[in-house]
Amino acid sequence: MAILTPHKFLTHPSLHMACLTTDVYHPISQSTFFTHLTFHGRPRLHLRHCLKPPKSPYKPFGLLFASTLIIGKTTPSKTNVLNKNRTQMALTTVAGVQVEIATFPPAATPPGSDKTLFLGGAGARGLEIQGKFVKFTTIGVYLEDNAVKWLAGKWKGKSVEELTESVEFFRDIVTGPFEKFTRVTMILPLTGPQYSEKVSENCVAIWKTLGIYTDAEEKAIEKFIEVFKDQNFPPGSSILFTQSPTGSLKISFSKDESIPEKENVVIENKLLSEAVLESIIGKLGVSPAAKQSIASRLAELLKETKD
Ligand code: HCC
Repeated sequence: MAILTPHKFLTHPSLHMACLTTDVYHPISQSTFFTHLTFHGRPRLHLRHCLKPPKSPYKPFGLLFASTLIIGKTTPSKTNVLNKNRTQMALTTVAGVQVEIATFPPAATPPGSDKTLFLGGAGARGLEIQGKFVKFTTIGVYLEDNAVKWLAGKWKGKSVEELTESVEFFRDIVTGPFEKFTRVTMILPLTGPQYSEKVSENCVAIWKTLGIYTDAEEKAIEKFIEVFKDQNFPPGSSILFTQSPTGSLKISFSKDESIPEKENVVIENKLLSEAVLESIIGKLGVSPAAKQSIASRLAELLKETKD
């Protein structure tokens, strides 16, 4: 964990990126590094997040989502000696993931949300066709930063294998009181009805297993199918789900990897919102690769939480 002192911020709103030049103090080597960070998402949110002073200068201040490039070790000077009057915060970096043709940046602001979520993990979804594994989609799952603290109580200290194999761990991610954002990017072309039919089938199967399939869920599925009726997804296009802890499911579409600010449709049904994610990373989730990625990244992030 490094202590970070921001002293220069460059933002470019149209690029949805921000650059921050900082001194980073590494407590183990007791050295200070001159570092350049690139933030992804909406820069002003990061700016607010970074410049709000924490209560104690040494207390971890949430997660910062950045790709870090250490430019060089600086010689001690007045500017990089830690000063308690300056804004200082602990830095945890979260890397992006490349899956086939899709790039999942380390952080994203979902449609219809003002939050910046970090990339929990990403992987492909494929099907065994005539003995060959054919990858249809890539799926990235983003989580609100309070998820790490919330999950730590039960899951900190567990190995990657224990987390990967735990149905309860993924159930906690699906049902936990934090925002989730799921981006499904096509590798092969799919029609809207092809996609919505598979997801609906899986959601209904989950509800029937749990004994929680009611008229409200049947109506929610009808609306879900309707939303996809006239859609087409060429390779590289994306389906975006914003899953709020209060239970709304916001659905959006993108021709590429960019994220629109506003959703296309909102379906107010908590069980549907959860089931869409459960169908991907739950007990019979369609993407074991995404589950593996989430387990290994979360195991690392959980290690860094303070008790
Ligand atoms: C689901 C089920 C499938 C997918 C998902 C959630 C998926 C792939 C869909 O994201 C798909 C649809 C039709 C095909 C092949 C793949 O990503 O013929 O619950």
